[in-house]
Amino acid sequence: MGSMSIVKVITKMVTGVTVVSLLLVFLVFAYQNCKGKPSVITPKSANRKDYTAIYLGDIHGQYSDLLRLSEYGGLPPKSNYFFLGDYVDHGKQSLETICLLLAFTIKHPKNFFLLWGNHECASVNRIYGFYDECKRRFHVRLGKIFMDCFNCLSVAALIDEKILCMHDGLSPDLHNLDQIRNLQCPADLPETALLSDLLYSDPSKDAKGWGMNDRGVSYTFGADKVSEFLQKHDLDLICCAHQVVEDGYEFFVDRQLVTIFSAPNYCGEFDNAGDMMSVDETLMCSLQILKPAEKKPKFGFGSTNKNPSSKDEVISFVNCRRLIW
Ligand SMILES: [Mn+2]
Repeated sequence: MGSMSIVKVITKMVTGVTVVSLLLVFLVFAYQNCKGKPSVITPKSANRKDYTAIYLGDIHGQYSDLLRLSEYGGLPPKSNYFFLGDYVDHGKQSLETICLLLAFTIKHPKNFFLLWGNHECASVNRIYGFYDECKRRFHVRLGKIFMDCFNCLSVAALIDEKILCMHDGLSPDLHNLDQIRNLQCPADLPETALLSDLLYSDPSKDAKGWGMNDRGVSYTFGADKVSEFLQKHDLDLICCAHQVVEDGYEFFVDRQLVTIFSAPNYCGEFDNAGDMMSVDETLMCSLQILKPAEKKPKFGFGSTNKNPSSKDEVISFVNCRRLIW
């Protein structure tokens, strides 16, 4: 089955009303596929080209924006993808979003990777929409099987021993990368301080060292902690998501940390862009930007303009300096 057919099948599956059983079979299959994944994904290859990849941050059920981003990035296996968590909640099509992403992990296990976000957790998505979406469109039991899948997602990815990806930030308890490798999955949140920090701690331009986090959970950390961590572990870049950033991306500490956020017009309340970051085989990083709608969408969330060539929805390419390797 071609990749485009998968998109069609998933779209049909979750919009039909008589396909709950098909969806359940799919989820059982997805769970088998997620189970036993290591907590740190470490793609191995002697070929530099195999490390080229596209990184995306929070999607939050904004399915049409995800499809638009994937049109620019190319479907797997043409491109390798790392998603940094938060696929569900807030947006109106969490089911389509997570089903499509899980389908790609099944079809392209060596090219398509999903990391854990703080919304892939029952206590969070019971409040922010995904649980209700499952209940309203299908059945509460569906949510339970999704949670089984979520609890098996990997926590971090280490690319060529130089780029560390996770949903959010560093932890004062993180002294050795083996501590992430040794995290026991499935786990529920927030079982360990370390796991919670990897999903909730935020880089802060104002912080020095570790600070209080306004979210009421975990910490903020300053530039000093980022540089210290990269140096200690011989890394070049930390790639994370979680924070809504106006341009869809934000560099921190002289490009030693980048935040990627991929849901434009987040929640219908923000005027942020949504981005994805590509790293090609010449080690150039580029950012593809879905500009926010100029006016807030009338219905639902996300940007409304479906024609990327029109003037108010231009996709910009920002070529960064070689920031890694
Ligand atoms: Mn998040």
